[in-house]
Amino acid sequence: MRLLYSKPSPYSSKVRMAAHLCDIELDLVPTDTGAEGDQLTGANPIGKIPALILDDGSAIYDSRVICEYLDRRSGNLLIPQASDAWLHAKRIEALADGATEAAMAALYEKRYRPEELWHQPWIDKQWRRAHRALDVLAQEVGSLPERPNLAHFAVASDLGWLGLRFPEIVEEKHPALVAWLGDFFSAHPQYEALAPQA
Ligand SMILES: N[C@@H](CCC(=O)N[C@@H](CS)C(=O)NCC(=O)O)C(=O)O
Repeated sequence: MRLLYSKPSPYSSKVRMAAHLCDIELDLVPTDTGAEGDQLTGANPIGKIPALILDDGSAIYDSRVICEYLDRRSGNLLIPQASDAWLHAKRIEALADGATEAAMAALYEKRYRPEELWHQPWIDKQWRRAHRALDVLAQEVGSLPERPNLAHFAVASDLGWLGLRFPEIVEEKHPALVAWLGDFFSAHPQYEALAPQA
């Protein structure tokens, strides 16, 4: 199976960590979303990464669906199945991905729009959203089980990306999460190499 991805992409990182846990090998295809190339848009009409191209040529997206797929293929190695644990893991994934989505929207505002059109109240709203989610995550990560699952990978990949793009903000506002990430990679170094990279 081929994964259209990029090294900095947090959602791609989550999928790579998940595949590692599930012992599923992926052929990595570096993909520039800005180019809107045929391979990407043919696989994912939305034109975003990650997208997973299966051996029969069909493709699945987005990262949450890909993780569900990897979980099923592995016999549920990734996502806890008991109702409470399932809900906990999925809620944490939604929080972590949501925080990243908001910060990414703030980043894209400045990356893709001309400076005279930047709308600071909208950027501020995205950051309020991201900080609220990260504050809740800081309370939640302490209750994650020892054995890594989808929730750990969502937090690690999303925090990894936030730390890459906004190191000062994350260190100043969310030190407990930065500490959690350090502990997680110390305990499970195999996942550090799969974290978002510049
Ligand atoms: N909900 C999607 C989000 C995917 C996403 O936003 N990917 C980013 C890279 S991490 C992307 O492709 N951005 C390019 C764009 O928005 O044009 C998922 O979980 O896969």
